[in-house]
Amino acid sequence: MTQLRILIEPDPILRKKCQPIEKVDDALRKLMDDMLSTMYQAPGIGLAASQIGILRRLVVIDISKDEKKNDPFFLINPEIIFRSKKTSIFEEGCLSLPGQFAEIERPSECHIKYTDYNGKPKELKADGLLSTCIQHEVDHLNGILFIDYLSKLKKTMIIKKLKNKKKSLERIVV
Ligand code: K1U
Ligand code: ZN
Repeated sequence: MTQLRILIEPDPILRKKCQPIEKVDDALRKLMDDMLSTMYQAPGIGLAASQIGILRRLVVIDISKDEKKNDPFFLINPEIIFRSKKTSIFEEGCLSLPGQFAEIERPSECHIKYTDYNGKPKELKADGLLSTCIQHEVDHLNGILFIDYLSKLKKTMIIKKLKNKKKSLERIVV
């Protein structure tokens, strides 16, 4: 399994819209396996292809608990077809915003259609953390990060912190 490098905000690639996937083949399945293992290692509960610099509509998610963490969803071209009026607030993190967390309000329930690991069309009704995670990952595919839902001041402070973190890491590497 290849471990992939996760892009950190600010990075212009994270702000680009991902394009649909046309063919599900072994090369795509290898990419999905690598994304899943990168996500487990991070560790995280979701990863979108744009976060590893690939501008395709592809997401992996596993919200199962640590001991038996092997219940992944592979979502190819996920499309949200229903959002509930009722909303929920979850504390969100993001592997592209390391160390940053915020309470974000989103529709409690969402329904999606997508293509699975084997190229079969599927539908899924999600609530709770799975629903939040799906919406967070679909946002990534559209170049949206959770900080975009915060006040301008909070968002600017987070981006400034991450820029400084990146600068000090660059100084260590060189
Ligand atoms: O998309 C990402 O950057 C992954 C992100 C997904 C997410 C988390 C919380 C709410 C919505 C979406 C993460 O996985 S951040 C890390 C995280 O949540 C976590 C890490 C270790 C154990 C459990 C959770
Ligand atoms: Zn994220």
